[in-house]
Amino acid sequence: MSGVILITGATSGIGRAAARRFAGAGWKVIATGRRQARLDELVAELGADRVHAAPFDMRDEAAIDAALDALPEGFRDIDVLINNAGLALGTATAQEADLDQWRQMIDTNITGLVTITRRLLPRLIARKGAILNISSVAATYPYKGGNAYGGTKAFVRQFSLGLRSDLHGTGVRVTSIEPGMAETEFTLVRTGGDQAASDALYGGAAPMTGEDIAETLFWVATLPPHLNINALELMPVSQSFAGFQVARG
Ligand code: NDP
Ligand code: 8X3
Repeated sequence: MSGVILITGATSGIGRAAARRFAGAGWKVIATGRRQARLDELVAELGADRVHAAPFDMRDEAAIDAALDALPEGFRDIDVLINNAGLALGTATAQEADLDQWRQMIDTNITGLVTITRRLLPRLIARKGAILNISSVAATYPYKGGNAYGGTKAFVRQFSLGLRSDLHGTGVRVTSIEPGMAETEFTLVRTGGDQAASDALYGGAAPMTGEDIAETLFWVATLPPHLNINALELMPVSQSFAGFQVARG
């Protein structure tokens, strides 16, 4: 099975690995992200017949519309949407967090995601397609400093389940993919470019990779059309759960 897939946030990490996985299996990939040079590299690597670069900022509704309107022949009938673009910014507690960082996470992870989803729903319904939304374990398990980021990912999970209800009978499949720790540029972005902090987090932990998640996305997208995975949570073996905290005194 192959078709046309739009992957948001394909300039790095999970999204870039997914672009390679799907293009390698014969899919036509619309790759998005703000960094045009990274998208151009993907086109050069995988071929212009396989990958169409659509650079835009998820927070710019007009840019999303323009990019969708400008899709070339062969890339218009989208079968699968992977809503992957997103970010965490900061690990400060809520009482110390930067409100602008919260707004950027909400604008990208929630508002951008629902915007492109709404725009593509008619095409996805026409194709009996699939939507794979990248949520996170942070949607379910709270941790200190996760506040607004976890909130955005809980939205993504619940929005996915709500989409399933609304799309009942259309044949469109919807899955919330909920990864734990995967080594990508995620921590570099979260820390404002602190490579040492990123290396310290992943070092010796055998984290998941973008390729691990891409393989899961490929599996979910290519299941027989009568099967729907509602939500799928995955972690590296090295990661698990810690207990509650109790303040005394
Ligand atoms: P990366 O930082 O490596 O990739 C993030 C991608 O999102 C980039 O391609 C980036 O593109 C894109 N992006 C971010 N902001 C915008 C924006 N405003 N407009 C357009 N594109 C944007 O991290 P990951 O690959 O790890 O992250 C992918 C998704 O996976 C995110 O939604 C993240 O929350 C989620 N996730 C990650 C986990 C992890 O441990 N790594 C675990 C659970 C979930 P560009 O900068 O070029 O715009
Ligand atoms: C990314 C996983 O645990 O850093 O969504 O929030 S975590």
